[in-house]
Amino acid sequence: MALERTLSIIKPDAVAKNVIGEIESRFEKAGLRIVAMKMVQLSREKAEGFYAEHKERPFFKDLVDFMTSGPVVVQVLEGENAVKANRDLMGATNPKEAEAGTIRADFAESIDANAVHGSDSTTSAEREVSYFFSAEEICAR
Ligand code: RTP
Ligand code: MG
Repeated sequence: MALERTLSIIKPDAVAKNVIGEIESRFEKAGLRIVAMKMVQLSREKAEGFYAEHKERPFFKDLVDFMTSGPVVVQVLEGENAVKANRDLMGATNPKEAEAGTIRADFAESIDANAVHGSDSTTSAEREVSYFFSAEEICAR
């Protein structure tokens, strides 16, 4: 088993629904520790850079519009196999396809407003963690 870090974002729809605590609680109950955290309003530039891998996709503008539509909560989660553990807790991208009991099944409305982001690999996680947090902002145990 590998101790990993992953980047998680509680997206504007979930912040607006006032379920930040319920989502953080799922991470904690699954044994993931929050080792860095902040609430921010993303600029278009910051959101575009974050999702740069999707910039040629037809949904890119909608994605950036959505991610800048209100504040988000960004956190670094640490734990055994944290990348996959977080993706399992999140459920499928489209909440209609997400397994019962996952965050997206319980809190997301649509493929656009889908409550949470999570890094999809350890390589993405490294890039994404450093995109939002400096080394001093991450509180290691
Ligand atoms: P995320 O990056 O936000 O954690 O989501 P994900 O890995 O599950 O999905 P990804 O393929 O990385 O897509 C990023 C976000 O773009 C929106 N999307 N829309 N209309 C579409 O076909 C479509 N596909 C993706 C979703 O909001 C997704 O979370
Ligand atoms: Mg993704």
